[in-house]
Amino acid sequence: FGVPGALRSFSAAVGGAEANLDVWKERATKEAKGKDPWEAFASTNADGIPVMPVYSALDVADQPEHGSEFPGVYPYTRGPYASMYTGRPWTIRQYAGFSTAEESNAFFRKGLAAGQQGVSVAFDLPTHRGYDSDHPRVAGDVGMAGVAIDSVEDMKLLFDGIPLDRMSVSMTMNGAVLPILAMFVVAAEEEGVPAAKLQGTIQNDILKEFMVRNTFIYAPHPSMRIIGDIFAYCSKAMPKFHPISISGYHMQEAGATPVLELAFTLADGLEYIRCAQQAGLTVDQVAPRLSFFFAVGMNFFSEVAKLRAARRLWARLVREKFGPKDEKSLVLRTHCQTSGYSLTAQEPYNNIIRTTVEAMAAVLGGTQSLHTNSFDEAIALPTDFSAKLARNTQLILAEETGITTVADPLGGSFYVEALTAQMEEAAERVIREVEQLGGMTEAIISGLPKLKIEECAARQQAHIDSGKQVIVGVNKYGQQGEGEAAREEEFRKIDNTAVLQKQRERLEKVRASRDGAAVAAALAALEEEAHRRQREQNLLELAVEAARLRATVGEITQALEKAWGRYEAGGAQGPPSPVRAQQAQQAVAGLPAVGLASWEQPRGRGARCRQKPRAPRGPCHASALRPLHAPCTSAGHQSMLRRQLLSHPSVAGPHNQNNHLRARPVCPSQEEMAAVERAVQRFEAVAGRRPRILIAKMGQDGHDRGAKVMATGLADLGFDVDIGPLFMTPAEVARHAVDADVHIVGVSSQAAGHGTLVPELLQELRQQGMEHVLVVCGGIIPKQDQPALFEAGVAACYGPGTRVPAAALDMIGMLLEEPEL
Ligand code: SCD
Repeated sequence: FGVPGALRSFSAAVGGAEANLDVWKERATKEAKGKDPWEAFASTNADGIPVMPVYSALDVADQPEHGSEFPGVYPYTRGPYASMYTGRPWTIRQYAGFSTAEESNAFFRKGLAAGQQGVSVAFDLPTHRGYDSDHPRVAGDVGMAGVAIDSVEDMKLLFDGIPLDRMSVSMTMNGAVLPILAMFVVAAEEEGVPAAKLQGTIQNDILKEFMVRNTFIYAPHPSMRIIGDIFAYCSKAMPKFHPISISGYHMQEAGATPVLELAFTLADGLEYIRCAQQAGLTVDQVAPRLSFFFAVGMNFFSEVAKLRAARRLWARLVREKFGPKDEKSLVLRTHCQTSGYSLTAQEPYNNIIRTTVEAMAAVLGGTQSLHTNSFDEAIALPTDFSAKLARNTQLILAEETGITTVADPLGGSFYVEALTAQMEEAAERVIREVEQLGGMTEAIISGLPKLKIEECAARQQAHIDSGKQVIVGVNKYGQQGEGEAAREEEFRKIDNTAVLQKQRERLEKVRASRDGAAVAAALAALEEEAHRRQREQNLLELAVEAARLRATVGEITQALEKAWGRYEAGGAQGPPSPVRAQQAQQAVAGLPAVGLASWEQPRGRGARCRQKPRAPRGPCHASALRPLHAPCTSAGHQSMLRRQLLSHPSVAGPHNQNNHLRARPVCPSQEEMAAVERAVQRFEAVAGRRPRILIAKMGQDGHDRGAKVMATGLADLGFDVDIGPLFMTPAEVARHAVDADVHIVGVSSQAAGHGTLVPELLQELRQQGMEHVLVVCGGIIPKQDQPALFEAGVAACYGPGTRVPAAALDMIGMLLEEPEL
């Protein structure tokens, strides 16, 4: 390609394909027993893009320019580097962190010795939200879902023995990005590594936190100010460091389809370039150091095409909108992570296969860096063994398969090229919508991106419920009892009390040995700058100074909080369906639809050889107003609860521990729905009102998709549902339960804080005379944690895989036995 002779051959290929198409159609019609083969064999992917049963030169005939593309050459569809993995394979970068800095450091060093090539730090939730470990709000979360970092002293221990001048380090930090980046700079400096030598990436992507991940601290505008200052500081002092990792990953985890993830991520990227310009930088000072982060799920070809489309679209958009002089400004480089959402707690060994397929998609899509999930992550934190298998998945792909020997080996595949172009076009349409709203900050403030993602999540759930989207071992081919062996395996258990104790001691030591007056002055300087309307000083520079003096994460955060306040998650929680669905529908009514509805008819490329695409399928095309649990949607609510970021409180008391639920049919039948309806009516007759449940998220765990899905499901089944705000303490939940006079509190826990928080909640309820309230837990509750919860008074504890109707029946059953009713 790329030379006249090759183009002539291409035209000849198109001509030849036209001739053969008729023959193909005739034979395929016979195989379809006389039906139109497009009708019989075509399908629709998760993005609503029609997928034809066969692709040929005809499908790329209107894009001959793409036949001339090469890796490392504009528009970079085929990869950011000319030689790609033939020159250097992707970086194996496993995301990890738990407990104390010492324990995480040991884990990193073990991984690096065994073939991992880069470090990637997971911080615990108190650190994410800018609290010191000894803050009363966060006791249950310290060290649980990441490593606890309070001061430079912790940071030094975290990287002890890791050569920061040679090893690239990624830190997933967004809310408390100022203190954490400052402490990283100071820890390196005190180990003799100047900031200029530091290489790596800080996530620093606050926009997606407002959309989906919820570890924000300040409101959107001051949060963007911080990001501008970090860009400015890094461009001057840390030229080898990536000051941001613009992340779509969490959007896909929350429900976004690949196109929506792609569109919102690139729209965020455009907003960050504008943010850098406001901080006084040129596009060429910031764009070459931007980096990206995408999820790679089970939709193999969509994921490959997404990464290719991302590079091409980004290069074109940056060129058109910002006119950079440095070609490096156009190049999108990305990290990828296999999908946590795709992992199942049922038959967890299946997850090894899923992760391998997803890793292959990431690599064939041309990622620069990759994290592969461990098979047990839908159940608990990875063990040394599961982490080793996850790492080895990448080593085997890189060293045994020959995948690295050719750059972009899928380039030129008719299907992949056609899909790349379709996804690029679809994503660009969404980006235009966001730009028309004034860019991503304004769009987020309006709440629209979040609603779009929730809408997609609901559609996907309906696909899973109806069995159209198959999850092996969950809504198809499930074998009772299989996979139990893996469940019995040893899971990593964090001793939260011991971590807390250690952090408290270290904090006391730090506070006792520093110059208190100097710390106070450094914190006052931060606060003063935050109060200013116009930038005078760089906030990261001021945070570095404070960190040097041993100000803590909590203190630096609080200094800014005094000026800006702590942002309440306005709109993060809302009334459940159908009210919320209706709001979503109304809110998006003014916009062209994205997601499935946009692609109900074939358009553009390839249409000439597709007379009759298959009609859009399944309940996902129904209005968002349709209750998720209408009897017609049937099967598989257990699937909605099946993985890390999606789980919820539901049924089954200590008397049955899920077993009797499994005996029920997987697909909620009409009879089961009718049984729930009768049970609600019976309850109403006895209690004088419907069963009322408070769905609660406690601690700093912001993963709220499961809670919302559960709230929606129960509301559709006739429950009165209250859904509490994020980040509640046990006392606040108890108060809410009293005020709303609920019958049940359902605690949704994904971040391992339940061991401390749930017993505290039970204690609070008892103190308020509400011991009759049924407390149930859902989410990632490892089996070995359950006896202690039951001991404390929890009525039911459900892992992923519980169906909402079954849960509803069970809860009502338990309630009707209560003497208070
Ligand atoms: C690469 N190089 C080549 C080459 N390939 N040189 C010649 N020929 C080739 N073929 C060079 C590059 O130019 C670069 O050098 C160096 O090798 C490293 O390559 P890279 O492409 O920059 O790779 P890497 O250093 O690994 O950086 C990759 C990203 C970076 C740019 C994507 O930002 C990154 O590592 N991101 C990781 C983010 C992450 O781990 N996030 C975890 C999130 P020079 O530098 O000299 O040019 C986890 C998370 O959020 C989980 C979910 C949750 O918590 O909610």
